[in-house]
Amino acid sequence: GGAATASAHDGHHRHKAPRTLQDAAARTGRDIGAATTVVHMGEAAYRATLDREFNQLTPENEMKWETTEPAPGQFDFAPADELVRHAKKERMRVHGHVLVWHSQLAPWVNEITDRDELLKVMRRHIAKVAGHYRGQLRSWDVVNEAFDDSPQAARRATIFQNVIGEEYLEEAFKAARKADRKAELCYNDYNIDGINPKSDAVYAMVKDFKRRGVPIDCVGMQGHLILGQVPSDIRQNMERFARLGVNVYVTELDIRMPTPPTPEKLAAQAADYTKVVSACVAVRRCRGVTLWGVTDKYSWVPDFFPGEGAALVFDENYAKKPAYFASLAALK
Ligand code: 9MR
Repeated sequence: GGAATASAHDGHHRHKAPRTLQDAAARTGRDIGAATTVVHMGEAAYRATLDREFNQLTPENEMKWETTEPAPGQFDFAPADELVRHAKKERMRVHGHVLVWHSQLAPWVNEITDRDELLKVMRRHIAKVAGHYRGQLRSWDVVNEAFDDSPQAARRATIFQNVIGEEYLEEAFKAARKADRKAELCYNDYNIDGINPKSDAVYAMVKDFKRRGVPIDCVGMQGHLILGQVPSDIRQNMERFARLGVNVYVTELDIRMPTPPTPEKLAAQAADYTKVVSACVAVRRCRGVTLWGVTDKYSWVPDFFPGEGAALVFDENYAKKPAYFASLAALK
């Protein structure tokens, strides 16, 4: 966590080369985070790596609707509370993930067919969950993945879109602001890292929200990337969002490769990490980068893309990969 950085590093010590990601990130005033899960917090190496290297965490699954409100009006904050407590102890900032998303949604929500009912249910969920963590989180993913992958980047046909209509998005942001006036409110999505039709659609939405006074403070670019395919215009994309007056975060960074990794692939991956991290460091309003996991050992990638993996900066034995050193250097 942040404790070590914050305490003893004033004065002469500041000028020594940073030894951890969080040490380097703190000097640029940015957050470096990892998606974290209670499932592995009992593993000493997992916790030690998290605490040593990162000053921010995002609960990987614990704040999702299926966990926080598994039955109507029944809330369970125990797993997420454990992570927030740990973060507090280690002085790490917390990014909340996620209030409204079609995936990992409690199944009962998908049964609702009445517009007023679903709006009420969504507002109550946001009020309870964001209210529970009021004042404790750096930021929230208020809505996740609301645009589809068609060439038009249309609104994704989720239960919220289908039953409430496209206003569900602004209603979610208004409810989140009401529940927690301190947390930054983000829109989060994948494939919006570079300039493309989908990020154009998000850009238009943020611009419209800003014009009409709908509360939005940040855009999360997930950053689930493929080796050798990092968009060349990440920085320009970040800059155009920054000009709208929102912060930008890379919220779920990983760069996957066909397994097994080779020295060549690991070197190429390091170069790709440099591109992403240095883009963030170059944009004043890019406030942080979060890796989607602490270690390759527990990454979601091999489960979802068989034959691919090795996407993070610590390998399965918690050893630092070339991508670690590239990220460290890019943060300086
Ligand atoms: O990493 C998460 C994995 O453990 C879950 O099984 C999966 C279920 O959809 O979600 C993963 O995290 C996702 C995140 O919540 C939203 N963006 C995409 C991430 C990778 O799928």
